[in-house]
Amino acid sequence: MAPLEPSDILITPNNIDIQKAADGQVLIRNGSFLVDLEAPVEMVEVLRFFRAPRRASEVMSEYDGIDMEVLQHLVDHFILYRPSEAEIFAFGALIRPAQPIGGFLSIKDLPPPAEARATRFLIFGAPVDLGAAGYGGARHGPEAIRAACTMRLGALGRKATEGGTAAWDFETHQRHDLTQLEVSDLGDVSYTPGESNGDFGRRVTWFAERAHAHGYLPIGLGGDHSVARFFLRPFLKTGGAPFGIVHFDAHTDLYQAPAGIFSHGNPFDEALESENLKSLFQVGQRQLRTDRAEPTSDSRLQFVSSLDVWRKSPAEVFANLPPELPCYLTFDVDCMSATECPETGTPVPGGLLYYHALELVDWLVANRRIVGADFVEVTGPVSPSNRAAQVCASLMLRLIVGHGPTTRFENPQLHRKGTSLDTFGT
Ligand SMILES: [Mn+2]
Repeated sequence: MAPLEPSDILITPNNIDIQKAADGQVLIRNGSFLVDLEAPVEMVEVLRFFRAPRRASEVMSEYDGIDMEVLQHLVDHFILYRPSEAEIFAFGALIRPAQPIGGFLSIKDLPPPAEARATRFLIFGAPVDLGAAGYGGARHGPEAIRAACTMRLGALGRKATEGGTAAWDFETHQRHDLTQLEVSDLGDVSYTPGESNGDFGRRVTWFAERAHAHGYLPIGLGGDHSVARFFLRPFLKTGGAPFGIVHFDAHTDLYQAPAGIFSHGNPFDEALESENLKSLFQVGQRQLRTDRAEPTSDSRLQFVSSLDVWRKSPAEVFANLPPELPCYLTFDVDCMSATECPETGTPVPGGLLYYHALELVDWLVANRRIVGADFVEVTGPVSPSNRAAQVCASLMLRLIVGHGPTTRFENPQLHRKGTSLDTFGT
């Protein structure tokens, strides 16, 4: 976001809570953003001053000791908003996750982009099913996926130091070094009952843009597939980098909808209007459908059906995905066989098995540059036995740890001899 200027108009959010603290201090809390700020008691006057929209320069001429640095600090902590943001966040912003993936990270603590050194993942959820045409329930997806994350990610948390420094994948014989990875969880964007998908989506977009601006690899948790539209928007800015979308799904999600209808059947129509999008590479399709229009002739579209996946190796599946093109991965869990992943709103017979998905995602991580990802269409219950959530959690964790330097190991029995996993080399 642009640095604050004296001519900028600011407003105090309507959901600020102020409590007395020790030594002439007050605790200012914005519960919507899960942030607290200790400040001198005089700051209460400043917040009153901004109950109506006023310019930053006005408060500086009115009160001693208030300068641009102080105001920027308040803006950074979401204690003062620009009016455009006040409109977006009037009804709240974030819900803290009960079981964060990696370390919980408050939005105010996002490090400056210049600090980027590790591969940093930022997880955030969009718990809605406003765009679902079939059964609802995808609003439970983010918490269900978190609940299914069984691997300790302490070492990947931004501030945590416990846990191991390597992930051992006893399925694929891969040892992933974790020391350069960071995984943080912002929580879920809060939905206000009655709010339209478009209004909710503006807030989701705002968080997706923060992740982008701070140099994170964003991982969005849906929600029905309509939320991918909002996760993708930061990649569509005019003049942005070329990229492709790898789209796992039983459906093509290329339905025509009236303008302004944000359905889970048309999550890519904004992306397809962008010159940044060079490829929409679809995997797992198997629907039988009628449509008024013939399938589009857009040359950026390619698909590898579910049956094709059964007959091909991962390298063959992705043979026509341009090697140099960075990829955004959107994973609709209904690409999977409903015998393995029944918790989804629009199941289709057939589908991928877990090992197909595992090998395809592994191949992408190893052979393409992933710039973002989402996992959508997992319905409730929020339970470790939700199989669709288990599959998404497993694929997401492998996508994350696969970004560390990776070597192969052969003998998984060695650690039984008391060898420390941290020092066991390959
Ligand atoms: Mn979909």
